[in-house]
Amino acid sequence: MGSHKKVLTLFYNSRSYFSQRSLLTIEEKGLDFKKRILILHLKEHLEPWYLDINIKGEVPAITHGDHSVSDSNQILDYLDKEFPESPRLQPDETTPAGRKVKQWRNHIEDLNISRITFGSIKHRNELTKNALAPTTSLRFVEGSGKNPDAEFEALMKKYPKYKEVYEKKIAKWRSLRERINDYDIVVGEIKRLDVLLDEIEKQLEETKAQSGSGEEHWLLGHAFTAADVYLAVLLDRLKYVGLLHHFHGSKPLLTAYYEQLHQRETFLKSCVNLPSRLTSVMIPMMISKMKKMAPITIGTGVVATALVYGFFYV
Ligand SMILES: N[C@@H](CCC(=O)N[C@@H](CS)C(=O)NCC(=O)O)C(=O)O
Repeated sequence: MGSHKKVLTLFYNSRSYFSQRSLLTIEEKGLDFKKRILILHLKEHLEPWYLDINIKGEVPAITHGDHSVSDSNQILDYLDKEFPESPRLQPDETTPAGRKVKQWRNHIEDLNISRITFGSIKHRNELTKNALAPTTSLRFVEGSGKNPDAEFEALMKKYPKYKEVYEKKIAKWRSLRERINDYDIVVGEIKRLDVLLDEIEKQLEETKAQSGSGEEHWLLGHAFTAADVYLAVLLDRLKYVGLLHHFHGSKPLLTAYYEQLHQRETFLKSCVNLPSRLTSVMIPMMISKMKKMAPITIGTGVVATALVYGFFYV
């Protein structure tokens, strides 16, 4: 079957950094696809059916016909190969232009975005301005009860086949918890971010000199490449966690780049115009919880609500 006849499905969460990368990739390539939201708070990404698609239990992942691909980097490369006629985001890596795009992708990938995100939320007062991220996001790292590992331990009992996956999650979040509790580590990571932003500003100066002023240009020239996909999502994350002041206003070319991104529909669809918390989290969460309830419980709930409503109405 040709690439175009196979159904492409993206498994993602609209607030996830790496999911946004894949969403922007698909939008930039103009592909037809289906979306499947996973509620990370409900640990839907750790249910067996999803682990059979991505054994790491992370979003994003795609399925394309019978084939599945996880990891935002691999998803981009896969889609570029499968759909070469739609705008190519990663030019051939044997060419200087292709190597440059790849270098910038690696460079941006080197940042520890989890430490930056959760560290900024944890030390919000000291480090951020106008943050949008709710402090409840810290529940991911800290858990919601006394035992931060409780939900993983429950999953381990329920699905012993995937014990190893859940053990890895416990270790991952424990390590992140320790790192973000250490203020100096978080500040160190943000300093690495500052160095990267300086380098990006220099690259934009170079690109501007080569492209001629007045014309629209992106990080490496007139084309919007994979490097821009990575950079766009990073800048949007800085806005979300309240670190925009690390470049906005102080780095003129990056500020202009950020403003220019807001004219780009694909970016608005994948990043900024995040659905409200009600439609992106609350409603899918309620539907998902209801699906898990026995039909009799739902039926009883509906009848009880109708009776109470009827009583007060009368
Ligand atoms: N290298 C992966 C990283 C994916 C990743 O870390 N995803 C996060 C969301 S942004 C996730 O699924 N976290 C939930 C978890 O690890 O339990 C990629 O590029 O896709």
